[in-house]
Amino acid sequence: MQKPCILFGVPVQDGAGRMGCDMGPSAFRTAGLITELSGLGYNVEDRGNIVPTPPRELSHPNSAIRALPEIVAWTEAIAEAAYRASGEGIPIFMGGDHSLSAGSMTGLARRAATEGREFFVLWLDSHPDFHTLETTTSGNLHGVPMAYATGRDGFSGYFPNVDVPVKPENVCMMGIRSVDPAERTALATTGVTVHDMRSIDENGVGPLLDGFLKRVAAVDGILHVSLDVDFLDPGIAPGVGTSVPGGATFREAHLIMEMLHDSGLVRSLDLVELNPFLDERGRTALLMVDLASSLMGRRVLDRPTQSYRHTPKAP
Ligand code: EXY
Ligand code: MN
Ligand code: MN
Ligand code: MN
Repeated sequence: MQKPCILFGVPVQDGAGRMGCDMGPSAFRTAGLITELSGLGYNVEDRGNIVPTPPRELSHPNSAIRALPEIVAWTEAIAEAAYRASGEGIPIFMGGDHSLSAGSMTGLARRAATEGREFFVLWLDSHPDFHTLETTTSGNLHGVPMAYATGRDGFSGYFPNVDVPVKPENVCMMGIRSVDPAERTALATTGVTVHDMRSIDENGVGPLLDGFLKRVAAVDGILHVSLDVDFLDPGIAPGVGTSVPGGATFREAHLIMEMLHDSGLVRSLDLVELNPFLDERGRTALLMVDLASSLMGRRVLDRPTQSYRHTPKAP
């Protein structure tokens, strides 16, 4: 039987440089995410908004850092919700800024370890969000979740301990086009696969994603997808505070979602950085719902598709 979709609102905005992401969960609900998923035949449970644990006093020598106690409190609550819900169904986190992925990725990595499965992340973003607490110069903690989840140094004593770090070689980033110097240096010495926009232009999203999905399927892994609005070109997705020109097109984004669905590998999803205050009559919210719906199985026509899962042939 098909797993239920378990929706969480995560109205965190303290990780971003500007306010407004706290309205994201409402915009996803208003744009019809629940109706769309129900229409695809899923049992959808909206568990409401996650509530952070009470923040405690924390300060870090990097004085640029903003809202450390708040983001740590969100991370604790999200990681727990992610771990629990992923044992029951497919959790979908309606953000909220991208700091929420510190919790979703570590919760899901723990789930994968519990099941004895290899854990993979597809990161769709114009940014790698690979700063540590030492290297961030903006101090905006939506710029650090990937560094945290992959177990880079400097988070311990501040953020919750990462019991099961995400293996950098199991991370595939697509759409990257804004990288700070410290992130560039760090990425060069990890095994993270980075498909920047040039690589997408040269190769196309299909072959790049196909290679990654085959790696996940080869070890029967489970896959978490983290979709940042700024992955998309600002011309089609204006409702985000960190837009960068030259992003993914409508068709590229949909092809990725359709291939992800066909792979049967996706176990959880983040929808992040939607800022309804910056949106134009809900068009970004509607596009994100459209993409989530394609990822969950909406299709124009039935067609034979690439089979990623190894299914033994009948004798
Ligand atoms: N690298 C920049 C910083 O650290 O401030 C921008 C981070 C943007 C993060 C957005 C969510 O992807
Ligand atoms: Mn991001
Ligand atoms: Mn981004
Ligand atoms: Mn920066």
